[in-house]
Amino acid sequence: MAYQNLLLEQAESGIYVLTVNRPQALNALNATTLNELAQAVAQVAADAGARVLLVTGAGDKAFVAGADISEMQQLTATQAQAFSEQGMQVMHALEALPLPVIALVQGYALGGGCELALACDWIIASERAVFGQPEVNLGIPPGFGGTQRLARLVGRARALELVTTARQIKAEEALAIGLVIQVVPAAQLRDRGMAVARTIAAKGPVAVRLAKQAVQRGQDLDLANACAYETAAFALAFATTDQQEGMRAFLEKRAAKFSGG
Ligand code: DAK
Repeated sequence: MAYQNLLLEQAESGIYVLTVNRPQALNALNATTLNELAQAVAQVAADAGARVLLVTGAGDKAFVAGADISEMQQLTATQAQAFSEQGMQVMHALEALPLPVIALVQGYALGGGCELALACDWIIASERAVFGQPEVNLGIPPGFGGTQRLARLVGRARALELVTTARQIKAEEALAIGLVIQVVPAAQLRDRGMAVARTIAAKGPVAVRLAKQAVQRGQDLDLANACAYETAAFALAFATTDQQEGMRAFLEKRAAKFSGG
């Protein structure tokens, strides 16, 4: 499918790269881009062979510099609600993909851009990455889940400090507070993302999916119920050919060939 503001490529078998492609506006998210993001996520979700999704921005200046301010400026409250809901749905859909989703952040990830990265499972940043929730500069609070996902990831106090001051932080500080899990030289960002994606793509797909779902669902449950969820996921894996193949391969001292069944 051809998109106006996105590039969606299958870089290698099972490894998709989704690039927000409006570099002239620092990849800002307008309504068209949000619509296309929803379609692209659905396209990946529909491919049973999809194993990993890498999300990035075009150019070296920005991942995504936020929601499109020129488009937002004229919104009525009702339109703002629709815009926020549209953005929220995209973030939820991305989060719910049954495969790891990794944000590769070069340059600015501000406002809706930071929220897009937060909706991914984890973030790898280039040394030049800059993160922030500058919405209060514009007289609005974050609207695509930033108040919630940021607080869950870095803690309430750090999230509140960032959201209420609009302070922008560089990659090194983002690493220190746990917003990103790794910082790499800018020129190595895509290679690093591809290397991680290849590692994951070689594992048992059902196991990867069950693990992602257990971590995600478990975070909203108390420990006993979360562990019960894990038990169910663990047991389910024993109904798969991947479990038989994985264990047989270990005992036969060879690499496993997973089919995803
Ligand atoms: N929207 C639209 N255009 C943008 C943009 C944005 N967010 N960010 C940059 N651009 C455009 C600039 O206008 C400029 O366009 P031209 O003038 O060349 O036509 C071009 O990209 C290059 O930007 P600059 O010339 O400004 O580049 P600099 O290197 O000087 O500065 C910057 C880079 C990232 C520091 C600066 O562009 C900047 O501060 N950008 C805005 C960052 C920002 O405030 N982002 C947060 C947006 S608020 C809601 C749901 C969600 C949201 C809100 C409400 N609902 C409840 C309805 C989300 C809100 C946000 O994300």
